[in-house]
Amino acid sequence: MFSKLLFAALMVFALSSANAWGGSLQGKVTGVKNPSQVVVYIKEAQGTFAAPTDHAVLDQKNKTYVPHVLPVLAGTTVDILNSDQELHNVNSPVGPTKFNVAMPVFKKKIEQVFDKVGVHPLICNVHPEMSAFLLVLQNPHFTMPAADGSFKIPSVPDGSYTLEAWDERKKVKSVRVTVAGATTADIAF
Ligand SMILES: [Cu+2]
Repeated sequence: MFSKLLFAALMVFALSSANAWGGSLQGKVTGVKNPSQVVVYIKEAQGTFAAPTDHAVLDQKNKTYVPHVLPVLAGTTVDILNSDQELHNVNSPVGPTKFNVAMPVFKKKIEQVFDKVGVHPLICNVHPEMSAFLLVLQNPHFTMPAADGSFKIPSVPDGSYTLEAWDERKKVKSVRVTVAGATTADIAF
């Protein structure tokens, strides 16, 4: 009984989502040193997008922010962890959401909501070598490429968009794309 209900629910979901999420976007990012640290995203999509209930995680481990680049949908709560046995100081001095929190050894986790779109460079005032970039995005159509630069954003409604790629060193590259079914768009920095 339960499995039948589940199957029916999945079918309804699959059918209803087939139209709204018709297309996909794939391509290759070139001209950057480390393609796997690039974020590829649709700058603005129509609609409102509920923040995920699942938290994203940014760890501090061996005096390193892990991951170094973290893209999230606007409204996401990020659990910032301290897995080290020493003091860190998480500081977001210039992004749209600013904060500055000391995390002594006993403070293992803080929760920070990121509800403003934009790039947040994070530093640690105790360890100048530590850096991370938290990208808050307007919609869920984003991804990070594989090591060879190839990327795929699986579910994109058909339409015209600005597709952007962000790189730590080269900043932002924009291209206009029209998604109609499976669409290919490359981004050359
Ligand atoms: Cu630190």
